[in-house]
Amino acid sequence: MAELERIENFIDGKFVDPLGGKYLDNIEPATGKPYSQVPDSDARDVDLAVAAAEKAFEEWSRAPATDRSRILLRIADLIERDLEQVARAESIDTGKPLSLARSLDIPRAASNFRFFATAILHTESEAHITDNVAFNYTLRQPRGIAGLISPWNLPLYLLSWKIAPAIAVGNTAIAKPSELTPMTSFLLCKIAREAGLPNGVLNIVHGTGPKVGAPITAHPKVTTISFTGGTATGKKVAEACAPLFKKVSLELGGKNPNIVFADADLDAAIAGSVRSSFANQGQVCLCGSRVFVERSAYNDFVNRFLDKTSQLRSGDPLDDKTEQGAIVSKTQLDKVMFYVDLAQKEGGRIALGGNAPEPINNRCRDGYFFKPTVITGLPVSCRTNREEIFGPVVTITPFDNEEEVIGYANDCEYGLASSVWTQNLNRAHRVAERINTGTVWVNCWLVRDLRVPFGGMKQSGVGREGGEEALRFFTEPKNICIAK
Ligand code: TXE
Repeated sequence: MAELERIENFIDGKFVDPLGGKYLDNIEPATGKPYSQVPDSDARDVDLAVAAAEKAFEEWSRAPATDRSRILLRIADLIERDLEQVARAESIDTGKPLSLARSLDIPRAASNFRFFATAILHTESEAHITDNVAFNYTLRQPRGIAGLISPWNLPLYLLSWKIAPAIAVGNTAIAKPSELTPMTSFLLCKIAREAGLPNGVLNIVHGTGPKVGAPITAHPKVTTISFTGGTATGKKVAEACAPLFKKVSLELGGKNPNIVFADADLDAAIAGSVRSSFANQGQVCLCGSRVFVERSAYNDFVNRFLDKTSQLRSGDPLDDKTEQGAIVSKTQLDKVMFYVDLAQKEGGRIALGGNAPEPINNRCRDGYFFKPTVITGLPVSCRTNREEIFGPVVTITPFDNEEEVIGYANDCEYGLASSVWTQNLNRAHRVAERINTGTVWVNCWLVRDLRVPFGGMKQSGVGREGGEEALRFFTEPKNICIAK
């Protein structure tokens, strides 16, 4: 068998093997077969990265913002130059359609770098004249070494969303992408080096959560942790950081309500709901996996939703016509199947999908594929309607009035995002104010403005990323008071 490509750690500006010399197979979800190898690093590699980040901090943190900005803008340009290569790598690594990686994931990664590269040139700082006695001003300084841990669903998009603000304001960073999807962060390191990012500013240590993620969160010199992943792991990260008084941002799971009132523009609501249900095979923390439809429109909505969903093209992720690719891993596919089975035990009816599609082609015959699945007839508070499935599975439930559906939407441990479809402006404002989620989209989904705070309530996380919030998160405000 041909030697598999070996991904390397990126420490102190050099591509290096893990000190333990061990590697994990990196499986291609569309084929179920290993196509590369990822370092199975451990705490020793994290220590090397911390030393490199510490060495680089003094100069990088004192560099003029215009210098840092220029390098981050160059990184954005190079991501765009290599867009096709990076998008293809992302598609192979995650199982998502190449068309989605090319149109969303990779362009957003470039825009994340560009956004923060320019944001640091226009930050304001607070100052106060204290009566006639003093002049107070706030100095925002980088915090030191940031630990950035990201998941497998939008690998480069979510990692760039952490790396860009962290280093833009002058921190140095140790990043750990998911061991399931390491390839595009490996390509990012090559781009960062070509862009002239000084050695040690960005270090990427590949490997598992327990062997690499945990040592990063526990390391006393890593002062700030930004984590995106499952709620269960988020709890472990928070536990590791608390005794060391680290600053922590947690972007966790979601079980997002998608509310359709009878007065909505149903064409738009149906198109938007199919997209929010099945984008990236439903593997987006913001997906609207609980659809609630006002009873008078319920049958019409369900019939048209099923019809539009049945037209989604499942296929080889590398085929440009594919709209539904593979699930990221066997473990995740098993999780999806478990919940489809549970839903039927809880009284649900499979209105569409519920199983794997016919083998797509010879290449993908052993891949991790699952049809877009729609379940109706479930009680609102069953497990299927409360637990994050994180796959191409949605439930649709009727409701009779505004009070009832707001209660349904909020009856959930998560509070990440929601959508509301109505043409009644007063109702849009009223309902949006009362839904307990960090983001509420009205007559749209996944419209993202990088300037707004982004994050969840309840078990969907702590803290906000994006725009000013991210720049504040990755800096330490110091008040300086000068007597007159
Ligand atoms: O997430 P994990 P996984 C949800 C989704 C999915 C579940 C698990 O429901 O089924 O989480 O997915 C690293 N200390 N979301 O396994 O385990 C790990 O190596 C430090 C929602 O991907 O949370 C990876 O890099 N780090 C989410 C990252 O944490 C640790 C998107 C996420 O892994 C660690 C993805 C530890 N002890 C999954 N253990 C969203 N909200 O977007 C693991 N890691």
